[in-house]
Amino acid sequence: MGPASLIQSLRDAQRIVALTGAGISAESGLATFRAAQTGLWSKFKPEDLATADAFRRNPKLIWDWYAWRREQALKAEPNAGHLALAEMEKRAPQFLLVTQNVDGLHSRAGSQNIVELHGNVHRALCSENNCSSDNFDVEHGRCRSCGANLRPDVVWFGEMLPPAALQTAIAAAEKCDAFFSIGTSSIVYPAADLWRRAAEHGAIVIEINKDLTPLTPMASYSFLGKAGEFLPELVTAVWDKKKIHESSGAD
Ligand code: BJW
Repeated sequence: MGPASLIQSLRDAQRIVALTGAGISAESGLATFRAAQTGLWSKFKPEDLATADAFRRNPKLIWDWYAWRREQALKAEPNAGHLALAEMEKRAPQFLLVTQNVDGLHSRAGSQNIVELHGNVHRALCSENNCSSDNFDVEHGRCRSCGANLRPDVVWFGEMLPPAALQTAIAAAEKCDAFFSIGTSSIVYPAADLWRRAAEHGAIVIEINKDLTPLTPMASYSFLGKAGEFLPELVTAVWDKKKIHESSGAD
């Protein structure tokens, strides 16, 4: 497993940040966005489904699409990649998982310290005011406080990311020793910029992706492959006590 220098750097790391994208949930059977044949954006136009304008034009269409996405997410199970990241959190001194995914699979896998940059498909928001969710009529998609439509609590193109989540992610990236970019095409900002902040502050950047991305040439380590296959092996190689014992030369 991997170069010895990476294994040692991860054993020494005090702070690790992992950014994930749709690719980590691909092995759970969920579609990514940009895969040529199977990606969501190969079948649907983002401007029809993932903008506030689209929601204003046709809230029912958007709700139906997200109801389908919610159902897919609930039917899916966390895979070995999600589980390995939950395990990494237990082993590393400090660990933050930053995800662009809205499917909730990381928390179902047992990750605790999670920042959701693009929201969560299992929650709703009042589309007009900042009303409390206590008074939502989720069944009819209506806010009882102000009468407005409810909308999925996800971040669409042109919308700001939740400020606290973004600030937490940026602060952690700027302080970490190792930054993972896993299963993301690294083209949607501001998430796609986090690795740069980490690198500028001296962190090693490790990419795990089935394909090349704009980050690949800049990463300290780049592993072309499936997250669900690579991550469990990496966690074992770095933190498995028996292996650490063996590789330190002790008998
Ligand atoms: C595997 C694998 C396996 C597969 N193992 N790997 C700067 C420059 C240029 C543009 C901008 C910029 N700043 C802002 C923009 C505009 C825009 C943007 O970035 N556009 C780009 C497309 C050019 N950004 C925004 O609009 C953001 N908002 C913003 O910046 O606000 C600023 C603002 C300021 C002041 C006022 C107002 C605004 C918001 C972005 C929101 C993104 N929303 C979506 C939908 C979320 C809800 C939903 O799920 O429906 O988020 S779009 C979609 O893309 C989704 C994802 O989270 C996001 C990223 O996609 P991801 O996860 O990377 O998926 P894929 O499919 O692209 O990639 C999967 C990868 O996995 C691939 O690489 C595979 O190879 C790999 N893979 N199987 C390992 N088994």
